[in-house]
Amino acid sequence: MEQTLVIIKPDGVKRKLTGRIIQRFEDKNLLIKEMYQGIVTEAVAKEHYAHLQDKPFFPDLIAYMTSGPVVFLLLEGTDVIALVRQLLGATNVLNAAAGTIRGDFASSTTENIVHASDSKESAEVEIQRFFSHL
Ligand code: YYY
Ligand code: MG
Repeated sequence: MEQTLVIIKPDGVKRKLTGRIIQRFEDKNLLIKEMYQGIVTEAVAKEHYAHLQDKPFFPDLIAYMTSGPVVFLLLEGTDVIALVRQLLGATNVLNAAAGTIRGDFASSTTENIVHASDSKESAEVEIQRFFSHL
């Protein structure tokens, strides 16, 4: 059994897509174990994306992630990490297929609606980062 961390990013919440995004996970019969709305502080955003700190888009990414409320979800199930990544679609907006969350709702690679853990290792760290209070 696996767990993964999903963040509905600020544009997803602002655009009132929260319900439709959660619907995708429910349609796929994934189990939502925990969920809450909150904010990502600048310090936590920088930690979360530390592996990208040398990229030219890093300042825009941090500004975006801290620009408004987000929704955190903890999903659980067999192969849930890979299943959720499939539902998200590709990182590059031009490669995000229609039918995926990014493919259907995002027109920018930076403002791309959703985050999800990409491996067991990152899921463990990210769940600890955002769900350690539960
Ligand atoms: O895991 P995922 O979100 O699909 O992509 P990452 O490579 O981890 O990058 C994190 C985040 O950075 C991405 O969701 C948008 C942003 N980003 C960007 O703005 N421009 C890029 N060329 C690559 C990533
Ligand atoms: Mg990533």
